[in-house]
Amino acid sequence: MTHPVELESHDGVAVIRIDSPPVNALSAEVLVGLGECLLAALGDPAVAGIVLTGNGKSFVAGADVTRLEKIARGAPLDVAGVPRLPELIATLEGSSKPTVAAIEGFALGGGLELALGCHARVGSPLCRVGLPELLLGLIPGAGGTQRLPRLTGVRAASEMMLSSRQVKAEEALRLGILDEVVPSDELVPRAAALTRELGRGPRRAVLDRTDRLEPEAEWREILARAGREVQKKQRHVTHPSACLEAIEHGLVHGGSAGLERERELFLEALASEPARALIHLFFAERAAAKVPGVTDAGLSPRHPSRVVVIGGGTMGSGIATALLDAGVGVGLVEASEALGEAARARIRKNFARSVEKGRLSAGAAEQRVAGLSLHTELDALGEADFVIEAASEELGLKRQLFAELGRRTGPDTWLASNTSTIDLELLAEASGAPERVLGLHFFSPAHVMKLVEVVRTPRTSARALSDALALCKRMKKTSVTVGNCTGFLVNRIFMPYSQLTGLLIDRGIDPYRIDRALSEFGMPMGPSRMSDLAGLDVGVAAGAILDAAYPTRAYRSALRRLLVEAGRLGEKTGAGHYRHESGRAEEDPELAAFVARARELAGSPAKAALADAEIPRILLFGVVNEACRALEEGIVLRPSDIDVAANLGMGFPAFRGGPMRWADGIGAAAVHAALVEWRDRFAQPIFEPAPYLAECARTGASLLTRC
Ligand code: 3H9
Repeated sequence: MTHPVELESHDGVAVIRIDSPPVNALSAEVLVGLGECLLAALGDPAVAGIVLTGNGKSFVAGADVTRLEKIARGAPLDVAGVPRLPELIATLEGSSKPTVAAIEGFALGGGLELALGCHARVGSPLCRVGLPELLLGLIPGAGGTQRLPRLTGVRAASEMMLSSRQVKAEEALRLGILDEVVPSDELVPRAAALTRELGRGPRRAVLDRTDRLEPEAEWREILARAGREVQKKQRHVTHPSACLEAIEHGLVHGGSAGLERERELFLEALASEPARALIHLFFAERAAAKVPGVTDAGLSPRHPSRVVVIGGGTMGSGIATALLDAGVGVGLVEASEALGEAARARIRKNFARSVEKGRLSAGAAEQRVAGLSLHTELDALGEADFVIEAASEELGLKRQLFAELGRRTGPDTWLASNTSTIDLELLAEASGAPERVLGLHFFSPAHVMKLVEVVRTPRTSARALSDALALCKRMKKTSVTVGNCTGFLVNRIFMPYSQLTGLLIDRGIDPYRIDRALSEFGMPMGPSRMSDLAGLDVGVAAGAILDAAYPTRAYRSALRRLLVEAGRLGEKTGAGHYRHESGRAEEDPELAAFVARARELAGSPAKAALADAEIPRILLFGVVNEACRALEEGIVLRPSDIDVAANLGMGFPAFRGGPMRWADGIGAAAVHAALVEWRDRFAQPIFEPAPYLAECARTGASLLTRC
């Protein structure tokens, strides 16, 4: 193996190059190599300046998260002989020889912090910089909270840290993070030249700068406002507030004191449960992209230049938006020109929202819409690599479509359905080309939600699946590969969530209390509020399909059906469980009559007495239990895939790591015992523990490793 850090000297400039695939993370070997090369360059009288660079793909993607995970689980912080990152940064910053970072690819987290320790930064046009530590439940721990505000001002720096977003070269230049942007092939020569220019003039460490900071009253107001926002939107976790505290500490007490406080707060965050959960999800998302027999089969995925989308309703338009946004041309097929134009208007509106939010320029939005062509016949199919069907959920219509698609497309065109309720095998059979058929189940709104369930039947070919995974990645979606069953993974495992909500309501628990308990747990909203958002009619129809598929464990309260019969379909009709006329969800005293009637229809069972904390457990142990069934049936590959899907598809709180990790923290035996107790207390088979769960409970195995 080559050394992960190399040192070359040319004309008095030392170039330290980090080359540690896949992303140049700061592993122990890289830190040791960096330390040694820095020492050599500083000690060499022939070296007048130092350039720090990466391997072309990445500058440095940050601290080694694998190592952070171990520390979070109790491994010692320091390893003998391995320098700490903050010390290396201090050496760069305090160096008598000018230091310049030449950034190509990603400079994230500790990578950007390393670059901020240099006296200047040059980037290539495609570089990306950012401090995404908060996504991992951490705060920047090697000076990011101190140096970034001193380069960009507090407003931009705090926004970058709180959003964890990656900033492109042009913006990084405007913000002052980069001093210059030059083409890739000029990057290192220009950085070397800059060390010589810096060598002639005065140099100031970023930590000592104050010229970009806002006046005190202004930065105080910025931090106070950000603090209020964080309290409101991320009230279950403390690390975002800790990040703001570190920034403020440095502004009040100076950069060096700020570094010390940052370190303390970083270590506190690293030892916290949310960090362990978020790091679990980081690796879980990456594991989900790997499908044995497909992604390790040596296939080189095709990158489609054109995809045909059939159906331009809300889902079809959202899918088309996501494709166009990824630079993939879309042929959209609708039944009439008018419907096609309506779809184009929806797609335009989707992009307009991105323009409003400042994510896209108006010109770029128009350019993306220009990649769309409208068709009323399947004549658009000719050159498509992929067809994604998003027509209405009618089996007859879809079967007919797939039969035609099978006939009219060649052996290299993959045929995907966005169905959420129809058995994919039936469509595969109708197509006459089952090896080309798979499901791409997007979540609504499809251009916003990150999750795609990639559904395969036993006959879907590895090539089709491999190309589908690559297409999802290109759309910046996270894919979870699942087998074919009613509800696929997410809708199936959350089936008990809605059923058990009904059970508790029938047992006298107030629906609004259930909603509050689930919000308190960290779900984005409670089950009744969510049902109002999705549409009660949609929920009732989907529920009926799921109940029919899994009759041995179906429980259905009459409440939602009664509300639908009264025309209360949720937000879209102004009332459901809540009233929505004011634009806000307001509790409605009229709901009580519907609840009373539902209880009567359930046989007026005895009211249950439950503590608030028990409510989320009942609903979500139900989810875990069904997830265990999906695992043992092979519908999903790994427990961590369930965590990814539940987080991205249903908003299961990331700071708890997903239902499987959360339940594992409680322990399989305790989950099993609770289900048995509720089964007996409520006399409902819905609580019957899945064999996989029972086995883990019996053997003491972790729910995260398949037993
Ligand atoms: C930090 O820096 C703390 C400091 O402030 C303080 C320190 C004292 N470490 O995502 P991909 C692996 S916190 C270890 O599919 P892409 C990843 O697991 C860190 N491994 O590629 C995967 O492995 P595998 C702050 C890492 O091209 C492979 O690389 N930094 C790391 O889609 C490919 O990853 C971050 O949070 C890492 N840091 O995206 C950045 N990063 O193939 C985290 C990646 O075995 N990384 N791996 O599954 C990313 O956001 C993306 O990986 C990146 C590339 C955008 C760089």
